[in-house]
Amino acid sequence: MSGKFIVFEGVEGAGKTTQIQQTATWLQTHCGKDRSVIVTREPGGTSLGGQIRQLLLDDPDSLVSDRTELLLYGADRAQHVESLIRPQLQLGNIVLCDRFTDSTIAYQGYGRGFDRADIDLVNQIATGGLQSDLTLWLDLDVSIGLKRVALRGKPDRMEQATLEFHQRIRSGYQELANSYANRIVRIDADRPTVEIQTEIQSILMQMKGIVTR
Ligand code: Z5A
Repeated sequence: MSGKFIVFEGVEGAGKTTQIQQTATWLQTHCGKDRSVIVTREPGGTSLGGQIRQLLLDDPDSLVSDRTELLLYGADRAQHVESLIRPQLQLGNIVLCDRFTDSTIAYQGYGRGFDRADIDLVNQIATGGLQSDLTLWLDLDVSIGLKRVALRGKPDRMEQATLEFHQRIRSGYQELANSYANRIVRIDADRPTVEIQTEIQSILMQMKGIVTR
């Protein structure tokens, strides 16, 4: 597979969407004319995934059980990898993805308490072993992130979870970053947007096969 797969991770309101858009705009003029930059997200990166996203996040009566939730994130990912991510990488394109397998480890593992072996199995089935070339972890104090997203209005089902739940997720990301230091890079997200974007661009410039000069 000749493309590059770059994932953005972090707690709610860490600035993933903001940074992914700015990164895509910058990369489009720096990655060479024969390649495209694809921006996508989980859950909901495909049309079937959009329906799964609604089941997962627009659930006012909390009907989705924890096991169902884990499998729905896995189903969304399976469809996403097979119908979008892998074909785009095979074309040599750069795929920027808002959340991927580490979100399941952080949220369903550290957050909900599922065994790591079960999560790894779901991720393996969903991805067929595909991993990111680089994961940019935007690290932010959860209360700052939740304050940012509260300004958007009504919280979704995951945002309504307790502060402690979100803190476990942040610790999960920290442990993942410690364990996979060659793949996951921590970025301090409690800074102005432009500073964060400058750091991301500098990391990507040092990465092989991303930026053409
Ligand atoms: N989930 C899961 O449990 N398991 C899984 O396997 C997967 C996902 C894949 C998806 O929600 C939910 O699914 C998520 C995890 C769970 N849980 N929740 N809730 P989503 O896609 O709707 O939301 P999100 O991924 O959490 O993103 P977000 O809340 O939209 O945040 P963000 O994309 O990181 O941030 P943003 O939209 O760029 O910025 C948020 C606000 O902050 C906005 O007003 C910005 O203008 C502002 N902002 C951004 N950067 C800054 C800086 N640097 N300073 C100040 N203000 C800023």
